[in-house]
Amino acid sequence: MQEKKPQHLTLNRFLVQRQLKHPEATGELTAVMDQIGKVGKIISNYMRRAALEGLTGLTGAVNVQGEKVKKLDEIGNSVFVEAFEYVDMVGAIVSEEMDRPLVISSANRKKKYVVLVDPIDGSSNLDVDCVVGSIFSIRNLKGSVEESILRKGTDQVAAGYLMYGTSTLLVYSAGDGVHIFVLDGQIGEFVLEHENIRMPERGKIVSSNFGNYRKWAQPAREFADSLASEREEYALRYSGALVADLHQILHLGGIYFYPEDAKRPEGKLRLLYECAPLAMIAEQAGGAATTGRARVMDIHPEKVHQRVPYAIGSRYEIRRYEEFYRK
Ligand code: AHM
Ligand code: MG
Repeated sequence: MQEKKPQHLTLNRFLVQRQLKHPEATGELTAVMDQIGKVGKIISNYMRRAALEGLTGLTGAVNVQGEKVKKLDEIGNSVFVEAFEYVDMVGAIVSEEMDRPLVISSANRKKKYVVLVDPIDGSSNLDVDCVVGSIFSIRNLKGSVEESILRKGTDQVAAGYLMYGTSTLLVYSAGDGVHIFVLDGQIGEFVLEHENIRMPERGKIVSSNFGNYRKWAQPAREFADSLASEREEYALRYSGALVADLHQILHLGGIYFYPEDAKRPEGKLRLLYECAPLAMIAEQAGGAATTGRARVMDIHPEKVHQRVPYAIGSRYEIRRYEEFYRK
């Protein structure tokens, strides 16, 4: 049973309430999460104005991933950087849009966290006014920045996403369930919509780029074929933004997958700031995430922009996906 939402419980109040339950908590994570909320408000505002103010289209640059950078990718990145540059406890920012981690050395206080982000997830949706998101992961700063980053997903302190759709949502987990907040534009605050949301054990949604079917690795093709022959009917939903597809699966259950293919043997999605944070969300809501061969949260990253084959969703569908990889 899902817990009922109290009226107008703002993100900050919710975080402080949670913090009070943990006497050892210092409030530092609350401050970082508060900044994530601020980022969500600012990016959401840009999204709403983008078509009117000529913010769509490319910058002309190509990022470290070899992808053409859009104006809003660059804006999204600067919003995250500005938000954390002056937060005392954040020692570095890792972003899809930056070649290397940005080390923040200005403030005097001891740095406690590293923040990893995909500032705009679903960039190809930007120019057509469709849904996009932002993904974030918060990790402890232990040793050097590189040592802190190249750790398993199970080491994440908190993770989540923002979604800029019909409403702006903030979804996060700090290891004690998954909570959804919706931006109330009238008061300028994220307000609790769902506390401890649970993903159905088995679902109805299949989400993948079937245009790549012929190129996919064989287990992924066989899995897709098996769904078509299922007695149960699955509905195909694919938006071009992982955050939006996962959000739907969080409510309705099912599976999103972006497997390795002939063109991309290592997969497309990035482990540290796309796959691992969303895997934490899925697991905390009762779902799972896999490469087909391994639990995503257990992968020890070798490099910052590492890619992995990826499937995320309800336990039943993930188990079935893995079965095809075991064959
Ligand atoms: P991005 O962060 O550069 O936008 O890439 C990630 C996105 C996912 O959100 C989405 O599911 C996938 O890439 C779409 O890729 P494709 O157009 O190849 O289907
Ligand atoms: Mg992106």
